[in-house]
Amino acid sequence: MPPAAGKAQVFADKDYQGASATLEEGCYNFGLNTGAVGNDVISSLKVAAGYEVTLYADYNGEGASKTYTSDTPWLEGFNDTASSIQIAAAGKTGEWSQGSGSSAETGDDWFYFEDTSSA
Ligand SMILES: [Ca+2]
Repeated sequence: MPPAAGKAQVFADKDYQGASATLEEGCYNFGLNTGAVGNDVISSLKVAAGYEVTLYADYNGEGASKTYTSDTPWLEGFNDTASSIQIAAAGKTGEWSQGSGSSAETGDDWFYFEDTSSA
């Protein structure tokens, strides 16, 4: 089952249980702008068709990463590890950029997903 809403859903426990957050396309730092879902807690996730979710071990899209393209009931190797997340249309290439925009906030800085796909 795809996420009921949004482009991705993340869950604190395996098998889509526990505290959850529904996220739209963009970049987020766990514990700062992911509602009830904190840092280093997610254990499962759902991905909308046509989207890719990338988890990062550190804030602002840094550290070890892993990309998911389908619902994943157990984040093998990435359990209770993710500190930030990027949600983007599949095949879209880009990077976290600092500036005005939406999504991840840390202190005075804002980060967002910048599409760098060549036309
Ligand atoms: Ca967990």
